[in-house]
Amino acid sequence: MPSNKKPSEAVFVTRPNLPSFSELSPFLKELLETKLLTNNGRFVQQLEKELAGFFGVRHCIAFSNGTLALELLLRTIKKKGEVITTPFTFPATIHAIVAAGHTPVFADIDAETFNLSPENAAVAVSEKTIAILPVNVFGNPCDIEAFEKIARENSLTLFFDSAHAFHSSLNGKKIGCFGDAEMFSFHATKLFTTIEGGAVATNNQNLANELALLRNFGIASEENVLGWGTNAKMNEISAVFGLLNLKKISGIIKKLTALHKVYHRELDSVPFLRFQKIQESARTNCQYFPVLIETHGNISRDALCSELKKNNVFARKYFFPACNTIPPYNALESAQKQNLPNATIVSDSILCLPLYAGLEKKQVVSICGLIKDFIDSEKQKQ
Ligand code: T4K
Repeated sequence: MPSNKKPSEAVFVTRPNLPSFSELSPFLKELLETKLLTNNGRFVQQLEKELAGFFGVRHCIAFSNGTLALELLLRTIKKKGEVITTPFTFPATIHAIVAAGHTPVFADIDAETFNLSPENAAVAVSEKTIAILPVNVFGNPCDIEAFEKIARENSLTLFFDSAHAFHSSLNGKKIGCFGDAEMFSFHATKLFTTIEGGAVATNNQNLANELALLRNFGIASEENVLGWGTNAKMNEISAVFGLLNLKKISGIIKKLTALHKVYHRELDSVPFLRFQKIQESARTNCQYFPVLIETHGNISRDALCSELKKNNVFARKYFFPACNTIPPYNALESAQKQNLPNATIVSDSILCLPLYAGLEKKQVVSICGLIKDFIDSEKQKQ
């Protein structure tokens, strides 16, 4: 369908929030002069301190990426066992569980919030369960209090995959201060980015000490190697990006929130579309704009995604395929689709529309125009 709403340049699902060259250059100059580029340098230490303050926790450990942060966090649970989690997530969540030597157990999500359902997670608890790992999907805080109760009653570790949830909050408290620990991703596609990077936020001193060792080959000091470890250290340039981006975060959130409102204003009354529910006590960071498209004749998620692509708009099917359908996890007993109906429907009908601070309101209006034109014209054909 040719459209005058087609953007002249490709519009991607996201674009990174970057510091300017003039902001970066004094730091780069210092790094080039000192030649101290990695291995727990001063900028990493400063970023960890500032992030701990931001999350409202005692400790923040920076990593080279979110996947390794999560894997190492899960490795701190010495007893191997089952980790209850959601199938509606990026594969990294599940890969990290397996890399840490545990077994993922899928429980279904809530159909409206797209987050792991505490009721379904409670049913999945067995004598082999060691931990629960909910994901705050698209920055939408999950039912944290319910998970805390299940973890307490069953003596389970509670970690959160908060890869998307930087700056989100629940009852006025920042995501990052809940459970035993929370993991964040600072990838280039994330609201708060260090190019590649990640972190664990926790109030547990022993856990923080252990993570600092694990990310540095298990090396405590020059002649003191305490055990297994790997290389998961953040480098100094990434830390500098983080320090500069942290200063801008409120402005970025304001822009994203305004764009979120434009999407809702334009799309809320469009038939066959459904949106993610945010619980009243929670604030999302508005990093993503996910929409579910109900299949109706030729109207479907896939058809809309292709139509947008033809028009230079590159929306993304996050998270399709659902993790319970990908090998080898599809062989797990908990992976059967009939036990995960909500995750199956959401994964099969989700589309994340472009959203980032550099996007203009008029571009959002044009994207919504393309969506409305597509749905109107397909409806008329039926
Ligand atoms: N847990 C959860 C729930 C996660 O979502 C993720 C990662 C993790 C754990 C693991 O964290 P990390 O180990 O990644 O820190 C992206 C990201 O690579 C991934 O970090 C993220 N989740 C996932 C949801 O999305 P792709 O394959 O979709 O990204 P890509 O390269 O297709 O980029 C999307 C768009 O962003 C591009 O079309 C253009 C734009 N872009 C991307 C990059 C990389 C840029 O403008 N510049 C860039 O440098 O996975």
